[in-house]
Amino acid sequence: MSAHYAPARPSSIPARMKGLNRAEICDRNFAEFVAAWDGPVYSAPAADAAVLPDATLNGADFLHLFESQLISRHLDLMARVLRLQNKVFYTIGSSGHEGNAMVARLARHTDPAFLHYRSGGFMAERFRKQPGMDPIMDSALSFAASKDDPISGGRHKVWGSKPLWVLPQTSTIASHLPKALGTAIAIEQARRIGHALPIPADSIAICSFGDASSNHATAQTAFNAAAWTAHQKLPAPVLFVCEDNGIGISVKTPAGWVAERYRSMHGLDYFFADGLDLAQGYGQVAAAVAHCRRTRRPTFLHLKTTRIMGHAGTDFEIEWRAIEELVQVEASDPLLRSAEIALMSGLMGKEQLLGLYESIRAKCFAAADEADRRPKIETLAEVVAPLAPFHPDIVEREASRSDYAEARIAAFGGAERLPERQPPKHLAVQINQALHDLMAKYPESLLFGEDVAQKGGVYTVTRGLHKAFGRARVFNTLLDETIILGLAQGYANLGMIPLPEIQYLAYFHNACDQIRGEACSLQFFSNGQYRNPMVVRIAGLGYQRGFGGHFHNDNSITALRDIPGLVIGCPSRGDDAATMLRTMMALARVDGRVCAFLEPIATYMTKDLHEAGDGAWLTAYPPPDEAMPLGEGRVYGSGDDLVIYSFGNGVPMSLRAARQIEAEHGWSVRVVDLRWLLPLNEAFICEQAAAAKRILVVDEGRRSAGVGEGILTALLEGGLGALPIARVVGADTYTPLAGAAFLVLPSEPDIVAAAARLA
Ligand SMILES: Cc1ncc(C[n+]2csc(CCOP(=O)(O)OP(=O)(O)O)c2C)c(N)n1
Ligand SMILES: [Mg+2]
Repeated sequence: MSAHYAPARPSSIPARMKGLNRAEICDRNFAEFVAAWDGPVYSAPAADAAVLPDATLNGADFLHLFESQLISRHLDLMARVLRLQNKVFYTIGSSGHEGNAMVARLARHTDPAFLHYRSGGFMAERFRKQPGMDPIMDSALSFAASKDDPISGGRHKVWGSKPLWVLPQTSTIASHLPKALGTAIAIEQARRIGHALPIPADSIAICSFGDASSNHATAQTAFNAAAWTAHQKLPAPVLFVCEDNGIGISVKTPAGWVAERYRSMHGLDYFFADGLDLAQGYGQVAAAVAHCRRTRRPTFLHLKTTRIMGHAGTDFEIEWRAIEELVQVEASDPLLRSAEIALMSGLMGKEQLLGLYESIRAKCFAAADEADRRPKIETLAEVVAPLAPFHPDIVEREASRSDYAEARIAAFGGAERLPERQPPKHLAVQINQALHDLMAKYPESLLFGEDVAQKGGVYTVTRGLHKAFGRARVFNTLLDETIILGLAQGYANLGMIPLPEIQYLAYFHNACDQIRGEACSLQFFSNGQYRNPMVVRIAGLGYQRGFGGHFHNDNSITALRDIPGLVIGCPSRGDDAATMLRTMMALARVDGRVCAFLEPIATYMTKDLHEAGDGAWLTAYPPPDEAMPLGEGRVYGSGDDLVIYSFGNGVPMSLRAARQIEAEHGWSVRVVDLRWLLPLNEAFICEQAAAAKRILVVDEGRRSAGVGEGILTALLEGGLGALPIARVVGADTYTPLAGAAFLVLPSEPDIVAAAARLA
């Protein structure tokens, strides 16, 4: 690091340096540093010669990088000023981190990037990779939350670009590491499944994050899974870039922690680079990028940075940090070192340098003013437009497309073994057949999870798929739901259709953010430009006999129910499962949707409905040209004396109870299986109750925040609130082991009793 801008000693800090506005001080520091500089000057190097005698960086590369650094810095400074005028709505900046521009320069614009919010230098530099793009204006539009923001359409200030392969990320710390790893693995797996990638085959995935973020469970799980993959000699070309500024908001990272923690982690190759000094750092970054690309191994680049101007515009560091320390940090500003390189190398004179500095400032302010004049989002319809795209006709056509006869004959092992030619079967078998069918139909689909391959899942639902489609398409993952869903996003990012399995609903919750915060938000924050379609199969719900306890009988789908854009379906019988799965795959393919397919475990093997041996819950396999429109329920009977709404395990229970109710009261009862739980088809719910005399909701979930509440609300808002209505619903409790489980769940006698109360 330069000795020319030595930190002021505490006693010599002039009063003006103690100002509250550190952005202003950092800005002034730059001009003063340049003005005061009087070091040796070499003769300006040729463009392709080293910028300084011992550097690997040449003059041309330096000038580009320096300009990217300045763009990043002036966007920060502009944001601090214009935030106060309400022209900009985001002030977390990249100041002190501008050296990350080196990573962008040394990678390609087709290497998918998942960026830290301080990777502004990276972003500015990546803009150079495609002609005609404008880093300043594009960023200014995002800062201003303008509808014209090319990446998010004014929904958030994010780093992102469709042509530059920068996928916008949320602010949830470390949540992007699993999908970055997933994308890296997907790059390699594409070849093995014959999928044509939209990017070169030797691409790498790049993921930046902070030093404090590296401690997060979601980061740790990504490092672990990357190492686990590499340990098996499987490729995972992910470049983890830890932008280490030594602090997270106000909590310091213990000195040496990042280096000591990752320097010798098995399965992760560690590189250090000085991100404060382009001349030093460039060769170090180059080594890491080249290593990752060549070896296809997970690579950890420890990039030394600093954080100047506080965590955000609202962080007045001077109020909680010693001034001496602040001044010291500000003295390590990487732009001072870049200015020094520019001057010392002879590439720039002082005036030229300050002229460049001011001209970029002017451009940033001009762009921000222009962005401020551009339109904002003004209606709710505009806000939600990219959230849940749905083209019903195209989806229906795709779901019932059956032009893959040969592939399915091969998958089922001969025309005579096609499932529609077999006798009726129970739910587990029909899901299994539907999965065979869909994997034959979509060669770009992959099925993975815990125990799904050779064993065929804990309930044999995936049996035979591994054999039929091979280990590149059907495989066991490590035991980690966060990674399962991160992998899914990675495959989806590159055009494949993942079918991840979550073994039990109770174990979805620890990875919920990967769907709630990440997968379902991608279309929203990219204004529909990026999508990560998937069909997540989740086995769950209660009523299992002999295999009890809460964790295998979790009956709460509330955590899924309010996720914007998510589709949830829950079949109660085999034929519905097949046609529903086809529609979900079509929703994924056509509209990029994230779908959750909730499998009621207790009904997997159910064969009979009313009497032992009646086989009434076995169903014929629907031929491949049949599909179930999104939102369409199934109605049993047409009675209006009592209309029962249910789903999942509740459907066969309600059908049995209905018989008894009809006998007891002489009523004609209708049972409505909603099948689709999100979005709830409110119009359909009301339609079914149009002539109803009484209504009963049978919801096997919990009383609070469950589907039942949604049904009641739909009825109430549909003007049907005056009808006698009752609800039979699970208790707000965890499910106990053994027979006591049935005390907390709705039962057939409960349904019959509720009907009697309505009589
Ligand atoms: C999961 C989560 N927890 C907490 C936060 C709030 N938060 C935002 S930034 C931050 C500190 C991050 O520090 P570091 O990773 O070192 O990045 P830096 O800001 O220093 O670049 C915290 C705690 C968050 N965004 N996400
Ligand atoms: Mg930090």
